[in-house]
Amino acid sequence: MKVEDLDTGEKITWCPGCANFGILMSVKQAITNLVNNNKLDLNKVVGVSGVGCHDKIYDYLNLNFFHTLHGRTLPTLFGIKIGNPELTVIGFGGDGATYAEGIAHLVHSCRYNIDSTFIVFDNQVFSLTTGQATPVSEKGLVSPSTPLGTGEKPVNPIALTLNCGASFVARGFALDIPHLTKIIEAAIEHRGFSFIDIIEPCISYHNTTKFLREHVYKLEEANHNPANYEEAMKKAQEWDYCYGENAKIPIGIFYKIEKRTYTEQWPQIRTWHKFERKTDFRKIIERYRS
Ligand SMILES: Cc1ncc(C[n+]2csc(CCOP(=O)(O)OP(=O)(O)O)c2C)c(N)n1
Ligand code: SF4
Repeated sequence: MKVEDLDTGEKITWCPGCANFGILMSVKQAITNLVNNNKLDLNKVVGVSGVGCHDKIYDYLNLNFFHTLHGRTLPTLFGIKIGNPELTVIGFGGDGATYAEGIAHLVHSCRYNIDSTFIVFDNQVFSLTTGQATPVSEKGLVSPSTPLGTGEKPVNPIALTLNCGASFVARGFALDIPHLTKIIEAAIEHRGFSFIDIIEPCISYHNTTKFLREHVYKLEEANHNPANYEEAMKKAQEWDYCYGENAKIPIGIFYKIEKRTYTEQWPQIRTWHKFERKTDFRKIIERYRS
């Protein structure tokens, strides 16, 4: 299989130079590598995305895809996975969708350890609606919704998901495609809930390109042990999602452990998709009519 086999031929409408192109390429490369190494059956992969600039990925990736509501990628993904646990489900969300509208879903997906991968396009603003502040915007960000600057400390998605029990927690950088590809491959291979917060600039409304490039460093080059929860939490707190000149931004896999998944916990879920279910909707409608 070639990377181009995942193209749909649709015209890409992201701004020229948008960092989402880096994420799209990394996802395509990771899936291609896994398929070519017989680790993934493309016919059993389902993508899910919500609403935002990022969500257009469903138009650009030649996969089975479900396009859902803003902030509701995770409950949709969860429904697909428990409906048929044999599927590999990959969800995509924006930072606004995930850490504002959809934050409760993120908390519980980590707790349940639903075997799936969830990829967040984290540009620290609501881009599609022209750059309003999200819960991960840096303190003081002046935006159309915060003309006097945000007053709150940003949510730290890495610390949050670690705290909520995610079994795979990583941060990627959209402009480092080879490194991000490796993270996405490991996330899809992982059995359990794999969470990746991908930091990226939005070149139109939050252009942090220079800062991010200068401040990221790789966890694997710092001898980080991803099996150690305390170490992962310490690394998570190294960056507060703000733009201080001494910021150090670790990227890579913070935490990865094996633990029972939601599907494994409930035996009936493992088999119910195999039962033949025939529903005659006309009969149901007639019942309610009478
Ligand atoms: C429940 C709900 N709230 C708000 C909106 C309006 N809305 C649509 S896209 C969007 C911004 C999306 O931002 P983000 O999730 O960060 O994704 P990005 O555009 O940055 O990729 C908003 C606020 C909506 N469609 N549904
Ligand atoms: S507004 Fe930002 S996130 Fe949206 S397409 Fe343009 S650069 Fe990309």
